Amino acid sequence: MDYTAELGAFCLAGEPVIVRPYGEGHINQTYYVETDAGKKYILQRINTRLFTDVSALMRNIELVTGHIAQKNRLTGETGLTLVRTKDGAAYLQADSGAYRVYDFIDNATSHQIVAAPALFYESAVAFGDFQNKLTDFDAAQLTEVLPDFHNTVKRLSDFEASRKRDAVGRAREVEKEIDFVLRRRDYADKLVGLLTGGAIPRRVTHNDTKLNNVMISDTTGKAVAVIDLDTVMPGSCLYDFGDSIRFGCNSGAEDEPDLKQVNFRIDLFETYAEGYLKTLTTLTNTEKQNLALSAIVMTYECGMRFLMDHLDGDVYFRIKRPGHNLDRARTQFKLIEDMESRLNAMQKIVAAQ
Ligand code: ADP
Ligand code: GN1
Ligand code: MG
Repeated sequence: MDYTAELGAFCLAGEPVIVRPYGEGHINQTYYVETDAGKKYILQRINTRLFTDVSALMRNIELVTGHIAQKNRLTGETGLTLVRTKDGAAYLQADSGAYRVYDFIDNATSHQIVAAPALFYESAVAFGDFQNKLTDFDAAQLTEVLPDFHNTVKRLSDFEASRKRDAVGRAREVEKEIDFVLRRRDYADKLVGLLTGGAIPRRVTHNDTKLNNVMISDTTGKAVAVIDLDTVMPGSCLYDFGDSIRFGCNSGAEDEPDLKQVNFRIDLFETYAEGYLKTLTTLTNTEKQNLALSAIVMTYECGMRFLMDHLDGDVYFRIKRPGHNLDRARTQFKLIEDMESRLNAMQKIVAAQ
């Protein structure tokens, strides 16, 4: 598909001359677009199997990017910017799917792995800053487009149902991994329990704080913008902090098949905690006390989701090879074991900030 017709519906500068698949996202289909006027864009075909209410999703994104843009005008920062359709809409509903276009953030990189600690520090500052900018955003304006997204208790019961269903007959081959999840079931209510019991505040959070969801300037090394706002919903800072650690403190890739390459980097944990806590100074004591644990719980949740998708026949996360989701699940479980043995040290690091 060349997407000429779809792109024609948006207010682009010039005619598209290059359209090619782009990035490493697991959810949407992303394309790099360049026009004959030299302008660059990102085109995304929105995953409507997951986001069934695209209109609500895009209203959320308009509201959040608008709120952040208002703050950025005061500081001269840039951010994620939607390009409207010629009809003035935030997205296009075409026969071939639902599409949105963003200005391409140039001279910046979405990193798949922490190449240097300073870069990870900047991502912590970016997510802390993102949280700061949303503290005065009215959560009631948002639609919860993916209800129970980080409800780990619900995720666990979905996992158990999937295991019983065993849709593609893979459960027997992964008994060891299933057992890993079930033996640690007590993790499931740790964060959700704090939130529902009112022990920690409900905030508007990003909920998908992987390092590759921050664009970092190739010239200054500073974060330019937080991207991938599909999951901005009411949640907890612990979801955001824990998910950043899950992805960034891995010495290997999220899908590394050789587990010897996958080790928890406590030095990077310290780097991230320092950047996050320096930027986000409004954390409560209970939030702070649970930061280290949140890294384990979020890794547990994500590993369980990868394993569940493997059991379901790879219907959720995009895969590039057979067993891809199983490889992803195994890296998460390796990280959990490492973090379990370092939890005291992680807690001390947080307390020292
Ligand atoms: P997914 O939900 O599938 O992860 P993302 O919104 O994160 O989709 O986009 C996938 C990738 O596309 C990002 O990791 C990044 O490399 C690239 N990308 C997304 N938006 C932009 C943008 N505005 N400018 C430059 N690159 C972008
Ligand atoms: C997905 O969209 P992307 O690739 O940034 C997923 C996250 C997972 C992550 C694991 C909407 O994130 O929840 O943590 O993969 N996003 C959604 O890499 O499910
Ligand atoms: Mg992404």
